[in-house]
Amino acid sequence: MKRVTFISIAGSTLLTGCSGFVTSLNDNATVRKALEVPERLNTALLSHGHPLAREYAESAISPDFRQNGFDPPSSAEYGRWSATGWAGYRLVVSGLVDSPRSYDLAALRHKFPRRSQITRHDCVEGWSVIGKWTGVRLTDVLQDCIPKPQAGFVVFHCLDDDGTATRYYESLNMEQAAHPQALLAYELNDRPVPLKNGAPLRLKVPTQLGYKSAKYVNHIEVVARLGGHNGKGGYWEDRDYEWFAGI
Ligand SMILES: Nc1nc2c(c(=O)[nH]1)N[C@H]1C(S)=C(S)[C@@H](COP(=O)(O)O)O[C@H]1N2
Ligand SMILES: [Mo]
Repeated sequence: MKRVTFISIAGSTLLTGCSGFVTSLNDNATVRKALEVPERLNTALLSHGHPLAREYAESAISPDFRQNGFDPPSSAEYGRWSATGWAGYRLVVSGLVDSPRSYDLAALRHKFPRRSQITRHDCVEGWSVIGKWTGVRLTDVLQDCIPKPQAGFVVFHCLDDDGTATRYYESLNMEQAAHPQALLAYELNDRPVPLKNGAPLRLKVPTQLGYKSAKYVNHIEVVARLGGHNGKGGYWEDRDYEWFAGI
């Protein structure tokens, strides 16, 4: 029960992370320190167990899975892929792995067990939708590439950008990446993932806020520590969102 209490404390801190109220609280160093304590505890508690996000019945699926974030990638290449059943698309896994690999969608579909889960997507902005995601477990793909002992984080590079050529990216630590509900999804509600929701492949991590679930993923990089960009492990983290976004 203690665990649930801590999770909800940190969750509410995060959920209000965008409001002016918390922004002003965050300006206060003492308050900020106080908020950081449950956040750290929460990370430790969650990463050493595998608490599962709730799964729902088909009847709970939202009629439309709302879109959020940047527009779908605008490159000619992406346009060609989407028009040709993603023939040219590859998911590349590189970095601290013994076997760097790349997969087309057929390989992902046939090489790994197919998993479905009906979960709720919670955006930091305060809305939620329930959808059925089908794909492969992230951990199955990673194990296929054999992460090296020094592997610390998994970085997800995306094809879309914010309009200034800065691409979306996200990251998880190895424990989070091994979570049984961390999926690389190629279907939403029994159809190929729509363009607006991250086609052809997106991460879906129902145990964390929506911004962790990177859309349009084409490259997974295994690294020892987070660096690059502003070094905070994600597009929004570089702009002051929390790296750990557990709910
Ligand atoms: N590549 C990419 N992934 C992204 C985003 C984005 O803009 N680009 N937005 C994030 C945010 S804030 C949310 S709430 C969800 C939205 O997913 P949806 O469009 O399928 O609802 O995607 C997340 N992943
Ligand atoms: Mo979001």
